[in-house]
Order: sequence, then structure tokens, then C-alpha cells
Amino acid sequence: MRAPQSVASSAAPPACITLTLEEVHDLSLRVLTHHGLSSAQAQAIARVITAGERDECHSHGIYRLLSCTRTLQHGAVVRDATPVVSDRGPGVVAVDAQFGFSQLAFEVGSKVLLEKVAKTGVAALVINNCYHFSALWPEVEALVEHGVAALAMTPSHSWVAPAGGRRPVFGTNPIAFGWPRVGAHPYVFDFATSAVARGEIELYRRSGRALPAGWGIDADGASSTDAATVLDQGAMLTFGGYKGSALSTMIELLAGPLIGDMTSSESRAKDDGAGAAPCHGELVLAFDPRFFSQGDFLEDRMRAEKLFEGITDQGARLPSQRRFAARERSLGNGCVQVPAALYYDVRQLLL
Ligand code: NDP
Ligand code: PYC
Repeated sequence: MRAPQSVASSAAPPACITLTLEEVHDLSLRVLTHHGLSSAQAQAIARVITAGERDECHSHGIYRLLSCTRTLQHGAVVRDATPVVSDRGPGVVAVDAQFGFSQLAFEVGSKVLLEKVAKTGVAALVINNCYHFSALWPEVEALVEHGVAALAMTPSHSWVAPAGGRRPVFGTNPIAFGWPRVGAHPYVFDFATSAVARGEIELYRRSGRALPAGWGIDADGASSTDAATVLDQGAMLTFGGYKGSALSTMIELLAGPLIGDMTSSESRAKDDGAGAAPCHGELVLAFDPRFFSQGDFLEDRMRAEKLFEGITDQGARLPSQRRFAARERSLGNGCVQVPAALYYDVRQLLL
């Protein structure tokens, strides 16, 4: 740990602490194993949490150690779960996470997914029975590195009201897409189909800030900018009104009933107020461009580059551009800044 940053006065506590990426990884690993998680499960999670801090995705960095620990204390997590892979046909591989966390199941299943997609052109990875709390971009990025396009989606707990309603039905249901680029970072987007991830609203509550309008409602369905009201009494809202609502429904269906796993409402009912991470399934699709092109798939990829140019040459930014810039900064500095209060809360988890 380096010297604290942003010290307002010599008497004031530091606003931020500087940690090397190794320290983030080590802290994550120690917290998770301290709470009984097997080394394999903990390593897979620590990698994703470190990547979150590295890319300045704060709602899915070390902040998640608080909810992971709560999940280990109150959920029915199998701490030493070993994912079980089953072949469901030429284009489908399923991994039963055995009620461990999703990350290890993804690591195991993605290898088989890549073998399958190289033979079939399109293939699916189904993950069942996993505790899930992470961002999806690390997963699509890991696949895109192998030259495929990828799509991932998962439900969560029902915290989000449908457009026109006021009762939570959907999870925050993230969807991520990745496309391999020529000589550039991949094109990757990854967002909740709620106006914003729940983790982001939780960070607003921690810092006592008012929410932007449009993120949530109170129990009567009126717009609310109070984080606690939205989180505890009312509901979150989908992005883009009925369009986000429909996308969220699609995710519930494809990563729920289609794969024989829980919807967000079922996941929340199973949790029964324990406050553990959602427990359900995930669907990941991969597309090998060589099977789809009319002939010259390299030329097709250059045409995709023109599309990206058309976005960026007018000053618009690509999704993940901020993240890749943050990554370069973090790797260049060899360290990241984390809020001191959060750091000390996480350290408490080791007691
Ligand atoms: P945002 O609303 O911030 O959207 C994130 C995506 O939009 C990123 O790809 C981001 O790129 C891109 N983006 C943001 N601003 C712009 C812009 N001005 N122009 C172009 N692209 C932009 O995030 P969310 O709150 O919706 O989600 C945050 C994370 O939470 C996601 O990683 C998601 O997977 C995770 N999550 C996980 C859940 C789970 O159940 N496991 C549930 C819900 C969310 P960039 O990163 O470069 O800013
Ligand atoms: O931030 O919405 C969220 C979330 C749900 C599960 C994991 N992250």
C-alpha cells in the first residue's frame, strides 16, 4: 500500500488509498478464503475483482467483497464447488456451477465453448446454479481475444419495475457484447437493462448523494432520488422505458426458463431476505465470423472498422473506451485508488 492520496488536511482521514493491482488481488483472495471459499473459487473471483478496479469499474471492484462475504455468510453457497461440464450437443455446452460462484464455471466452460464454436460457427455456454455478482465484460473480452464475437446475459434479483408498472419483476439483467477489432481494443459494451446497476445506487447511498432522476421510484410509483427509498421500498427503473423493459424480459427468458434456471423473481424469493447475491443461470453465445461471411471475412472485418470510424470521427466515444483508458492508466501506474472508507470496510472482513 502506498501513501494515502487526496488528504484534505494533515488531520483529516485520507479520501483515497493507493493499492497496487497485486495488493487488490491479494486482499480479495485473503477475504474470500478467510470466509471459507476454496482456493479455485476465490482465485477466479479475485481475478475479476482486480480487473474491475484496474478498469475503474467501481461498482464491481473490491466493493463486491462486501456482498460476496454477505453471500458466504447468508447464502447457501457451496464453498468448494467444482463445476461439472456436460455436453448438450454439437453447439451447446452446459456447466453446473453446483451452487458455487459463476466465475470458475465460466472459466471452465469457456474453454469448451471455444472448441465448439471453432467447429460449429455458433455455440452456446449455459451456466446453471451459480451465485452471480460480476460484470460481464471480462467474459466477453476473454472470448473475443480468440477472434469470435460474443454475447452474454444473466438475470439477477427482482429489483426493477417494468415500464408502466411499480412492482419489481426484473433483475438488473446485464447484457454484454464483444466484437474483435483489427489492431485495436475490442468493441465491448456491458450494461444493466435497469437505468443503472444496483451496485451504482448502493455507492450513491454509501456516499449520501441524491440519485439522478429516472433511476428509481418509491413504493407509490412516484419518481425518487433517494437511494435508500429506491433500494429498500420502491423499485429501480429500466433504461429506455418500454424498450429496456422488453430487453430485460428477453434476458429473463433466455437466461432463465430457456436454460431451465431461475428468473429474477424466483432468485429473490429463494433468497428470502437474506441479502445474498442472486443465484440463477447465465447464457453466453459465441459466433465465429469465418462461418458467417459470404467469403472474405477479413474484408468484412475492415468494413466493421469503417462503422467504428463513423462513430469516433465525429467525437462520439465507443463503449469501453473509458475502461480501456483506465486500464492503460492503472497498468502504467501499477496501482489504483480506492476510497479509504471502502478499503477499511473491506479490511474489517478479515477480522
Ligand atoms: P453504465 O450505465 O455505466 O453502462 C456501461 C456501458 O456503457 C459500458 O460498456 C460503458 O463503457 C458504456 N458507456 C457509458 N457511457 C458511455 C458513453 N457516453 N458513450 C458510449 N458508451 C458509454 O453501466 P451499468 O450501471 O448499466 O452497468 C455496470 C456494470 O454492472 C456492468 O459491467 C454490468 O455487467 C454490471 N452488472 C452486473 C449484474 C449482475 O447481475 N451480474 C447486474 C447489473 C449490472 P465504459 O465502461 O468505457 O464507460
Ligand atoms: O449491480 O445490479 C447490480 C448487480 C446485481 C448483481 C450483481 N450486480
